[in-house]
Parts: sequence; structure tokens; C-alpha cells
Amino acid sequence: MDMTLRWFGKQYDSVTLEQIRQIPGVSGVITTLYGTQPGEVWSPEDIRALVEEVEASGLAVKGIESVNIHDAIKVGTPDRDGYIANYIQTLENLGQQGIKMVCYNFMPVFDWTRSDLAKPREDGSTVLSYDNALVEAIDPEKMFEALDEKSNGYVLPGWEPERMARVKELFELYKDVDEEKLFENLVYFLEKIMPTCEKYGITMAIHPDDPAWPVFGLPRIVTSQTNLLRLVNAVPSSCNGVTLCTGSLGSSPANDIPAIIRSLKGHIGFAHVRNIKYIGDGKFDEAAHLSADGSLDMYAIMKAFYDVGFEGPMRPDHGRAIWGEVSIPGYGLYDRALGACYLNGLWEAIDKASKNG
Ligand code: DNO
Repeated sequence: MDMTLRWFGKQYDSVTLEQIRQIPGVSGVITTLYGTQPGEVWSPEDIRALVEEVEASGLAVKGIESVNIHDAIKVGTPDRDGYIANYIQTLENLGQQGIKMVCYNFMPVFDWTRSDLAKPREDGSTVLSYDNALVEAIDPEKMFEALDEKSNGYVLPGWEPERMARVKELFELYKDVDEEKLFENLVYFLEKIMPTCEKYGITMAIHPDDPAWPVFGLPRIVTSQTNLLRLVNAVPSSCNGVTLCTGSLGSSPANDIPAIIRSLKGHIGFAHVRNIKYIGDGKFDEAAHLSADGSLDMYAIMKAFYDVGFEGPMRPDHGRAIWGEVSIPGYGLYDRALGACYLNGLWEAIDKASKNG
């Protein structure tokens, strides 16, 4: 396991590389060219500049999150091959700079969804929270505005304002896409890009749908152990992998996260580790990473990663907003740094216990 932190780039993030460098046990970042739009080719110059900037701070780029997928590919419109060719070119350019892991998602229209980005807790912190009843009551076209108002002025990951301006058009585009069609389009895409991934040893790590059920009637296909296994088996390649996001999969209490990790041995390319607190059916708050603060057993989760021999990048996922910090919601420095130390501590204990019998 290689502990990292997500970093959105100097222009976009409230957290600096210098700060990340000072978190014990964090040697790299997961980053992206945050200003690019899905479908664009990432230029070798821009990628090189990003890698050099990170390396100049004493850190390394341990992966990209995300290279987002154009809707034409998800919907399977006739122009998809052109966008796939662009994606392949981006992978070539990333591969040439030594990038070995790319996180992506295949969620229609919206990436992760929340009903509140700053829900106050008893401890005075705020967290991201989800209430299905509240989300389903919002007009999807208003969803972006609802979230943007509470984004502290930052661009939210996966919620590109340019795409969100076209929400109505996007819903129209997806109207004939059901789960099977979406799955077929994902397999089509993966089959086309695998040769390039294999050439450079890039693991494509699909991010689960968040939350792990359909929202606004849009299909969702990466929600459970069954469909994750179906996906890795549909395109057998060491480069067809998964981002094991404990919070996204964990949004459904039916998902046994340690069991899912164990069943995906050898297919996990990236790990997002966070805790959530169930507060009702289709309702949860994000929590501090500590097991006791939420509903997930973080020790059992880390033990499962350890037992499957997970060696890829891991990052603490969303944190609470604490100590007065203002940042991209979920992505402040303080609580994620606490999370990284806690997860590193669990790992050290598991490792030493296992070696000392
Ligand atoms: C939210 C993130 C997601 C994730 C994408 C991966 O905080 O976990 O936006 O990066 O779904 O493509």
C-alpha cells in the first residue's frame, strides 16, 4: 500500500504540495489536469509540467484521478470512436510520462451526488451528506446549482460547470440507455483501450457509483460485488481494474466491504478509504476516518487490503471540514491528514502483528 493524497492542482486546490509533503507516510499525490474537459486530448507538455511540478516538491505522481469519459462513449453514440481515439492518445501521453494508474467512472450525467456539502455535526465540524428523499425531490436541472451554492467557490470534482449547463440535453441523450446498454458501452470502451494500457502498464481503475444505487432514474452499473466481478471478468486484462472506494460502495449497507475487497484480489488498482455513518434508509453522513465515528469497520477494511497483498496507491477519502478550514468540500487538508495517519497506523499494526505471529 502506498499512501497518497488527492491534489487538484495549484490553481484549484486550497491545499499545497508543501503541506502534503509534511504528512508522515505520504509520498505522493493523485492528481489531474483539472481544467480539461471530458473528450479532450491531454498534451504531453501539460502532463510533463504537472509531473515536474509535483516532483519539484519532493512528491511523486502516483496516479491520475480522473481522466473523465465523454458522454458519447457512455451513451454509445456514433461519434464515440473519435472520443475513444482521443482517450487512447491521452493514455499514450500519460504512459510516456510514467503514469501507471488512471481512475475513471462510468456514471451517467452526474458523478458523485450529495444532498448537502456542509451538514453541521455535534462536534462543530461539517460533512458531506446524502438523503435520497431530498435528492429525488430536486429537479435534476437544479442539482448543479444546489451543490454549487455550497461549494465554497471551488469547482467540484466531476461537476464540470460546462457539462452541467447542458443537463437537460444530457438526460435526453441517456433516455434509451439502460443498465445493459451502459455495461456494453463500458466493455466496448475497455476493449479498445486495453492494448494501450497494456503497452504502458497503466491500470484503469473504475470508480464505483456514488451512492451505490440509481439516482434520478439514471442507470448505475458499478454498485456491488456482483457487478464489479462481472466487469473485471468481462474484459480479462491485468489493466482492467477497480478503485475500491469504501464510502461509495459502503453507502449501501448490503455491501460487505472487506468481503468485496477479498473477492477482488488482484483487480484493485487504487483504494479510496473513508468512513460513513448510516442514518436511515438511503441516508448517510460522511464521518471521520476512525471506525468509532461511523458505521464501517476500518480495521477490517485495512486488514482485507493487507491480506490481498494490495500494493497500489491508497488515499484517505473525503474528510470533515474542521478547525475552520475552507476548501473544496470534502478535500481539506486537516481531516484528510488525520485520516492518512490513522490508516497508516492501522496498516503498521496489522503488518507488525502479522510478522510477529
Ligand atoms: C468524489 C470522487 C469522484 C471520483 C470520480 C472518479 O469526491 O470520489 O469524483 O473522483 O468518480 O472518476
